[in-house]
Amino acid sequence: MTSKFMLCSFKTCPWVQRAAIVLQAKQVPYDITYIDRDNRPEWFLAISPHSKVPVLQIDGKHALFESNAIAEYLEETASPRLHPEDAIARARNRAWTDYVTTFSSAISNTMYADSEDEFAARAGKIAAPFGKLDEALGKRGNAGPYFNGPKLSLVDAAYAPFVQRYTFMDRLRPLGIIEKYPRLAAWRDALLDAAAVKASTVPNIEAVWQENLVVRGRWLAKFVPESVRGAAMVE
Ligand SMILES: N[C@@H](CCC(=O)N[C@@H](CS)C(=O)NCC(=O)O)C(=O)O
Repeated sequence: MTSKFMLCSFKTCPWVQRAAIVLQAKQVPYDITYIDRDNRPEWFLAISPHSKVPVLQIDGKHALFESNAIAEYLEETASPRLHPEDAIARARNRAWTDYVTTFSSAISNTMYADSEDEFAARAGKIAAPFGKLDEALGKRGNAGPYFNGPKLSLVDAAYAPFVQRYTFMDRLRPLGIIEKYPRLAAWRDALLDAAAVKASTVPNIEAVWQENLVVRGRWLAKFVPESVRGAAMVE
């Protein structure tokens, strides 16, 4: 029997996006429910132990939390297989997938800086994880365009939302970091061009992401064009 999936989300959440990329790559149909970050409903709090999105509801009976656990569950239950067949390659993929928390923190901390000085200090910490990824891409032993070659994988799904957030940030306030890491830049371009990534968010994600900076009063918000302010619904 086919299961019915419902993904609980905030529109701009990169961790939800990771789960959505996996659902899209496996062509698994799902509904998405956007909840209000500032007024999380009781039914959601009851199924999300740390009150975070994503939660994947299955047949209204089971609720899975943590984007990595959701991705691995989908990997075990829906084809095509996105992990590599080789056990060593799979373990390396899982290890680099785990590293996404270091990579994402450098980007999210910069995005949410409250002053120009804080922004500059935090942006200064992006190069180190970018360098590590660039090095890993150099050692992967294939020509890409994705982490394991021509097929999108779970490690790609984990990083795509964050290289996209970096790109959004770079367009508001050029950072000049990714240019120093050509393999990472090429991987970013391939990820942002992937059909599963394009279909994993609301169509106006960049405007919604910009509006989210405005709503949260972050320093970067001062570069958001007037035409966007108030035009995109964050929740
Ligand atoms: N480790 C979690 C992280 C999820 C996460 O941090 N989600 C954010 C939204 S992007 C959240 O719900 N934060 C709760 C909050 O803002 O209070 C995962 O991978 O699912």
